[in-house]
Amino acid sequence: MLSSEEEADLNFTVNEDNEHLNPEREERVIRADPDVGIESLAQQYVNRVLKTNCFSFNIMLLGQTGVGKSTLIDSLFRVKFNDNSCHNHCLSEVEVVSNYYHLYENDIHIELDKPYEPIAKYLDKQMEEYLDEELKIERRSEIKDTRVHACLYLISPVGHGLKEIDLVTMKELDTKVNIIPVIAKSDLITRSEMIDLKRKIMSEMDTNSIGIYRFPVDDPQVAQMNGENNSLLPFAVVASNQFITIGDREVRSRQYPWGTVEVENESHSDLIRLRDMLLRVNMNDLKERTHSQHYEIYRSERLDQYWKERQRELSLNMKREENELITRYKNIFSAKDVELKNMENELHRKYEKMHKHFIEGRDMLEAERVLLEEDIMCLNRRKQLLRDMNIRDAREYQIPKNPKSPNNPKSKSK
Ligand SMILES: Nc1nc2c(ncn2[C@@H]2O[C@H](COP(=O)(O)OP(=O)(O)OP(=O)(O)O)[C@@H](O)[C@H]2O)c(=O)[nH]1
Ligand SMILES: [Mg+2]
Repeated sequence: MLSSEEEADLNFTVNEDNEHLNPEREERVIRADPDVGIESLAQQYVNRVLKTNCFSFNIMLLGQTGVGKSTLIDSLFRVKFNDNSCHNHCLSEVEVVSNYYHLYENDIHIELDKPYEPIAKYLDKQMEEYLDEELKIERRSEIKDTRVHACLYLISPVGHGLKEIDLVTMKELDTKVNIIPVIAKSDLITRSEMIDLKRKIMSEMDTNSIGIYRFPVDDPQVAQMNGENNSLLPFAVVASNQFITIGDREVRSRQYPWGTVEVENESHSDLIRLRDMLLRVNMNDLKERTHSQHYEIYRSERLDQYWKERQRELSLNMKREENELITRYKNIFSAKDVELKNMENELHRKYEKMHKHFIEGRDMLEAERVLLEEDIMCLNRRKQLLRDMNIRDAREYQIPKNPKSPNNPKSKSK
């Protein structure tokens, strides 16, 4: 779309069909309808939401039993939800916040030490379902969002500010959900008591670093309104399911002997402000904050936890495989060990046998040698004897020497 200055520069003339004619450039410029462009986005979004039925805005109401949760939700939505609660708290359901009632009221009796645990579990479960859906390989185009976008924490007007259980519960939940503190049944205290109570509650939450939801002031269109409402926190509401007729109107109210409290009268109750802030001005911010802040924390913690679990699983697997390998090789080594031992024994046995043969052979040879030596000695003795006998015989019979014998000296001289 062109601005008016640009239109003037181009020296347009506009014909009946809303066409801008520029005689110099011979161009036709079509002027857009006012609802074309970014302005139409909101309607497109609404149409899509209506078509896909995917819009959800989930509110949780927390507070001690009988503090006025059911009456407040009825007053907030100007309806009468089916409250099946039986007041011993074995079962209670309200359509909009059925899960919460179910969780809180069923478990409060057994979890008195940590009353926030079932609530935290419930909140985490909704986040987990969303994360599951997001991590699917084939994701649906619209994920069913059951995450809690706003938690109205109802505080009793009687007592001296926040109870320990309130502080512990809020502290535990403030990273999981947008907490909006609300003083319930504010008609039970005077205006000055209420001012003191609000101040006390805020200071106790500050001291305990409880992060409640603050209405955003960065959008100039709502900055002032949200700023004012931030300074009114916690909202002090009156709720009722009774009606009186004022003029031609049916008005939700609480009637007392001394007068009537109108639930939707801004000078009697902050209910209208709460409804406006929650369901009109900041609904989108609550949804966005849930997604970008609380869900993001949950998501990164879960992914971190997932990777740690995977790492632990992997290292356990590696350790197991390593142990299996060690055992396998140990078995192989010990089998080889036995085999080698057997071979060694066999060699040793063979060696022993050969050694024995060798020793026996050697002994036999030795014995033979001794015998042979004895034979030699015997022969030598006989030889000597014979020689001795020859010499004696020769002397006795004087055998003449052979004159032709070479040994005869006479024959040589010739
Ligand atoms: N004075 C006063 N009484 C209220 C207000 N809201 C509710 N009550 C009364 O408080 C009582 C309990 O209200 P519920 O709305 O049932 O409280 P609840 O927190 O839903 O109670 P459980 O579901 O039993 O835990 C009823 O008698 C209501 O009429 C209020 O703003 N002012
Ligand atoms: Mg109830």
